[in-house]
Parts: sequence; structure tokens; C-alpha cells
Amino acid sequence: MATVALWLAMGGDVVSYEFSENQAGQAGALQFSGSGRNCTFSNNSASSSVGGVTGGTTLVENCIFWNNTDQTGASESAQLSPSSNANVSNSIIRGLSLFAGNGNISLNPQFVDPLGPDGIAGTLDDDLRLMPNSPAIASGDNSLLPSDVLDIDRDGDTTETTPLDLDDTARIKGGTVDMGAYEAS
Ligand SMILES: [Ca+2]
Ligand SMILES: [Ca+2]
Ligand SMILES: [Ca+2]
Repeated sequence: MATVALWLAMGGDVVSYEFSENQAGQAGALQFSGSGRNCTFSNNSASSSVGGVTGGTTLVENCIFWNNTDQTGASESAQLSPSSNANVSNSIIRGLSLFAGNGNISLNPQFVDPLGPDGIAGTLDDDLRLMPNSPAIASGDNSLLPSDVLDIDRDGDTTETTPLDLDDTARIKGGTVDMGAYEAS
């Protein structure tokens, strides 16, 4: 599992990445300006506000925000700041309200083992891959995937659609991309 275990302040584009177990006073996972596609944000916590993502204008597509917490509990505002002016589509957001529409849902993403063997959420052994019954499967939008500008599969083709998920397996399986960092089927 590739996990970012530090508080991050960043911009630009992030594709197929997992942000979990981050803790901070304000933004738990990420203070972000740019775009996040096919990212999974789970079990980040902030003591005051916004466990998941905060920041400036943000494009959020094909992502999963689940069980990020702050002083409000695991509300929508703990997943993604309402002041981020984020343009959110085809994503799972727990407690979905303000960001309703555009193919967003608030169903449990059915992670394989969100607590991991240690039974504690937000530690390194958590498995945020998708169970076969996950509502995230085939619920993304292929057209929202960016091109492979970094050539992550090193085939010399930077114009193709992002070819790999976080496990380095095919980013699109079954014809339609899944939400989140890992493609299940
Ligand atoms: Ca764990
Ligand atoms: Ca390539
Ligand atoms: Ca799929």
C-alpha cells in the first residue's frame, strides 16, 4: 500500500493515489489546489476542521472520501471542505449534501479491510481496495481520466489515458473505470 502519512500542501494533478491516516489541526490529508482524480481519502482526521481536503478551487473526479473525521464527526464537511469551491463529479462522499449531483453518491465504498489486521482504522495495514460488491466499481467516468503525461507505464506514450492504478494493474478494467485509487474489476 502506498500511503501518504504526512500532511501535504500541494498543487497540480494527482491521479490514482491513496491518502489515509493523516492527522492535523486543520486539513487532515491535503491542502490542495489543482485536481484529484481516482484518489481515495479515508481515515484522515483533523482536530478542528476538515479531515479530508481543503484548499482553493479544486477539481475532484472519480474519488472516494470515506470516514475522514473532524470536530463534526464524519460529516460531508469533514470529507471535503465546502469552502474549497471544488468541482466534484463521479465520486463517493460520506454524508453527501452540498456536493450532490454530477454522479456523486454517498454509499459505503466497501473497502476490503478498512481496519486491517490490527483492527484499528487509519494505520498502515488498512486495505482500501474494493470488495466485489463495492458501489465504486464501474461508477467512474473514463473520460475524466487525464492523459499519461508522466508516462507511468514507460511505454513512450504520453497521450494515452492513465494506464495504471495504484497496484500497477490496468486502470480501466471491465470497460468502465472504478472510483478510487484501486481498480477492482
Ligand atoms: Ca489498521
Ligand atoms: Ca504511457
Ligand atoms: Ca472497472
